[in-house]
Amino acid sequence: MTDFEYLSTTKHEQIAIVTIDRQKKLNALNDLLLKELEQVFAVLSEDDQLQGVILTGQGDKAFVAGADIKELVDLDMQTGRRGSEQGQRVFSLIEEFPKPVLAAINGYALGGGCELALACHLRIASTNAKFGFPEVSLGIIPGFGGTVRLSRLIGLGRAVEMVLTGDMISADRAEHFGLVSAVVELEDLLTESKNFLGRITRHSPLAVQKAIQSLYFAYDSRTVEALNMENDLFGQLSGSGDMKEGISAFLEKRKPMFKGD
Ligand code: DAK
Repeated sequence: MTDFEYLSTTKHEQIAIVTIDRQKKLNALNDLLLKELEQVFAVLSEDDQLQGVILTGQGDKAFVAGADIKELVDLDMQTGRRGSEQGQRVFSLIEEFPKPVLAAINGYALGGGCELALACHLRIASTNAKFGFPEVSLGIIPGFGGTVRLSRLIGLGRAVEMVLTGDMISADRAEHFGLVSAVVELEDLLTESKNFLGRITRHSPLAVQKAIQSLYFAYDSRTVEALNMENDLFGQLSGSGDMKEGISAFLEKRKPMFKGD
């Protein structure tokens, strides 16, 4: 795996654990870190054996405490717009990743950090996690897809409340909002995240991939187009090795052994 300044990657069985490691600055996203995130997902996409990704932050304080505020000082209209496009491109790459990506949120997930978590398919938080969009306090708005993804996940009313007040919410409130799937003790976060992903990776990798594709396509499309895409994806899975295996295993009363073919 490529060497990164601010990321470390380990593999546990077929799950990659990507850790954002800029602890002294509460893992704030600077330009290089954003580029490294783009690179790491490009590298991981080449790994056919990979079944999922856990994205987390180093330390017990922050997942990501936002974009690096120091780097925002000189933004003007052009660089601001370009920066927004760049961040959105990286986060869309994560959202479009064909294997499930789970954010294990180990502390502050603020601004760009919360947007990063939103771009992941799944989110689990530790009890000390805090979520918020402080952008308006800095005279900006979320620019890495936050105003788009937040309301889809938690509804417009709650999204408006979070983005306009800039207030932080607790992990429990985030769970109540549907922003995270579960809240666990910090020391259990990685184990619980692996267990959570394990509930997905025991299934057909091909079906999981198509399910992600169908769910996200549907969210962005008119019903008729979404239903048509579901037809296509269902058709692509029909007769696949994984489908044959899943059905045979059920009929033979045994566990399936999926190969992702
Ligand atoms: N950026 C840079 N440094 C940060 C940082 C950040 N976001 N968050 C924390 N740090 C640094 C602190 O400056 C401090 O550095 P030193 O002073 O030690 O050198 C170190 O991390 C430890 O932080 P604190 O000493 O402040 O720690 P506390 O426990 O006292 O407080 C805190 C924790 C999370 C409440 C506090 O650090 C804080 O309020 N941090 C800032 C949170 C924030 O406002 N984040 C930015 C949200 S806005 C863009 C698109 C999107 C965005 C930007 C641009 N473009 C289109 C270009 C997104 C913007 C955002 O994310």
